[in-house]
Amino acid sequence: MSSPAEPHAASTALHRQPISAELRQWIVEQARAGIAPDAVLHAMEAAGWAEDVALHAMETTLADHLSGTMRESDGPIEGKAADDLPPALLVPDPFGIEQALYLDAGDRRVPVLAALHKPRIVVFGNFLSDAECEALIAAARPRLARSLTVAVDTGGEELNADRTSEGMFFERGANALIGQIEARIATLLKWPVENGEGLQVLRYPPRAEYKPHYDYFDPQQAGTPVVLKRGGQRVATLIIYLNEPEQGGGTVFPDVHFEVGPKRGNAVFFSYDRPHPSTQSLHGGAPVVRGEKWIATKWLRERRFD
Ligand code: PD2
Ligand code: ZN
Repeated sequence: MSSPAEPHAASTALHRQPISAELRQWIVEQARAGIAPDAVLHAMEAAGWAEDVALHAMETTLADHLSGTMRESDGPIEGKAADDLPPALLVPDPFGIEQALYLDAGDRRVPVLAALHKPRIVVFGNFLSDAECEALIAAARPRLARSLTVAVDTGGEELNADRTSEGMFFERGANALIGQIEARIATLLKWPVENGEGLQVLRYPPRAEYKPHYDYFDPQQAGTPVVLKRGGQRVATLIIYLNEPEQGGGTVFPDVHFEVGPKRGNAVFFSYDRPHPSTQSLHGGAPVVRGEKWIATKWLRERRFD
């Protein structure tokens, strides 16, 4: 669930509190996503709304919505009923405070360089130091092999022409550096270390790319139930840039025409609350034009990934 907007200073006075279009839209989105009213109320309280104000806002917004009196500005009416979609899952959300300039990652403060709400994409600066990036590359380099992806019919692994990089996985907690990075990710994203897959390091030589795809496991594919037994669905991804290619190699989000430049030490986070294209989480690694590109990817699961 994303976070609701924070109240303005005067918001605790119920009779004076206008319910902003932004808050109304957020409340309707939570209801459409099938999130329980209690969880919605808790999120509003955590964002600073008084309980009675939050309850009033929810009741009036949903009553208006159900009686069809909401205007178009209250949010897009999707063509497809929410009932046809897979149920919404809880996703990591780095923001305790919306519009924060810096977020706490435990052993460092991480600047928020850009944030998009739908789809949820957040770009962080200074997530790893130069020395940490270099140490990760040095530890991964001797263990690189042509990247595999999950085979959709069996749940095993296979070579994929859409992914022309080389990569390797570090087991969770493989060494002190990996453990420290994993703890940093867990604090920043407020998601348990145990729900993370092992950190993957990828190297893209010139012309290599990762064609646009979704990171969740497609429920229509025969191999998916096998994959989901261990940790459930993927619900979010953090891509960390370990070096800077001379040209190309951005991470692209074609549905929203957004591209993140691969700047060393920076990271891009995105979440997807259901395994469905309506999340607009389609993304790819654009071809590297000159130089090479190194990244580390952390995929976050619904549950413990043991
Ligand atoms: O290297 C990238 O930018 C990229 C793009 C899309 C990485 C991944 N997906 C991934 O590791 O899932
Ligand atoms: Zn991906």
